[in-house]
Amino acid sequence: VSCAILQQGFSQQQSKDERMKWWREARFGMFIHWGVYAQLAGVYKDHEQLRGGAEWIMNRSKIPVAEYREYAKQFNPVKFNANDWVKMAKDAGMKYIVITAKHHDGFAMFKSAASSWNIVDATPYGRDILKELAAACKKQGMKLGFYYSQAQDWNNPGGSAARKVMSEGWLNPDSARIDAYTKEHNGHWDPAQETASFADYIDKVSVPQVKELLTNYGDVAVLWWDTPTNMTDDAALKLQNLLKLQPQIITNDRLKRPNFPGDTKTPEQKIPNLSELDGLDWETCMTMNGTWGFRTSDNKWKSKETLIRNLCDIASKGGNYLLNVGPKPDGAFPQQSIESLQAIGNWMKVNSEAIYATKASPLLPLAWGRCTMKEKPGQTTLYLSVFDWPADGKLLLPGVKNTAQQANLLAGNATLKTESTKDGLIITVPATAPDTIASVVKLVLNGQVENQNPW
Ligand code: H79
Repeated sequence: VSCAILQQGFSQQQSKDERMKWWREARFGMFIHWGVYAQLAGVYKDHEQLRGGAEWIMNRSKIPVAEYREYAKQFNPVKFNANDWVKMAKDAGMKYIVITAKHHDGFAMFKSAASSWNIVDATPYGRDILKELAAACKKQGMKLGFYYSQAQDWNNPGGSAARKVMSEGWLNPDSARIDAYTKEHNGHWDPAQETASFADYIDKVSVPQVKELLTNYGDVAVLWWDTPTNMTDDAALKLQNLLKLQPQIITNDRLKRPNFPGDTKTPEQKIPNLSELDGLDWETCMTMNGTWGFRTSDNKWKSKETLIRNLCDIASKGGNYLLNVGPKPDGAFPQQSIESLQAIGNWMKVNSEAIYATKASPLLPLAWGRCTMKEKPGQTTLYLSVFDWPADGKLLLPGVKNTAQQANLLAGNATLKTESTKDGLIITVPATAPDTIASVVKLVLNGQVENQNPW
């Protein structure tokens, strides 16, 4: 079946450019991974989980279904406050949130009639956190999207990818646990939940749950599928057809490969090289430390410098940054995440003009930093995010032949002198950087960029 046919029902409703407009301008969003796995936080029966994000603990540590379900009975996030979460995202400069409505453990973070394995029916908390988040997002003008694991469900035999994945790579040498796991998965499922086959699982769980997500929570900005493993064209078509319920929705490329490309490519934990950019919309999703779901022992926090420079780098290549938070089991964000969000927010308060609604730079690569661009007839504005401040006070735009109308720093707004030389345009900057992480020079040029060394 051709891509065109598969995409048809969808694209007829709104043009792709119309649907993508806000997303292309947003540039920065928050990913949230939260579920029963937060309760375990990377440790099962005093054993640290080996390999994988903490959201994978059921699979990696071979936790039997019945036992994993017990952890839901302890899930009681009394500190959860949807308005606080949205405000933290907004203050960081993020324009959208994508939250795990259901991860690979099959646990629905919303009230679902398709499976009682959900936050309302299986936890003492009993509240539909997606409802509360949707209301908070609406109130604060934040776009909300849902991550949905359409094919893997380790709590249901029909989510058969789970069995396949679990049978591979026995990294944990505890044979008693492996035996318990195997026993559990040979006839000890909860009969009320059981689906007989993968197709049955799609019909009885994934399709009805996606329908719920696209019906009960107002406008849904993004459907973030994960992962395509084990998907069939038939299953993918059923799920994709549901997207008509939200004509403006944007989806990623993880429904099924290769026939369902979706709207956005999704490099995970990496920023593409120039050679990998192909003109399609893309979004790098990334953790602030080494895990998606909360993990107590994970202290591999990226520095504020790395996070802010990543945002500049991604924007300079025309992509979006979907930066993850893994809330704690009590519903609070980890302190390090809060502090990093605040640091990014402080930078964005001064410099967001260099990020929002910009396009990829015509100047790549640059030795001292990154560049984004806005164009209008007869005029181009470049935003130069300077990571390495020039010691001699001369910032060179190599090969650029345009004359400058104006140059100024976004921090403090001081006007800067410019001169055209045979090597390119030189901007004279103050002796010290206003921001040692990234200082932005706004440069307005006459005409379109004329560059002797186009990339
Ligand atoms: O939700 C996050 C991950 O849990 C999810 N995608 C992001 C956004 C994801 N699901 N699958 N994968 C990522 C790729 C799977 C890689 C695997 Fe493994 C290698 C599965 C088993 C071996 C990584 C390492 C996970 C467990 C060990």
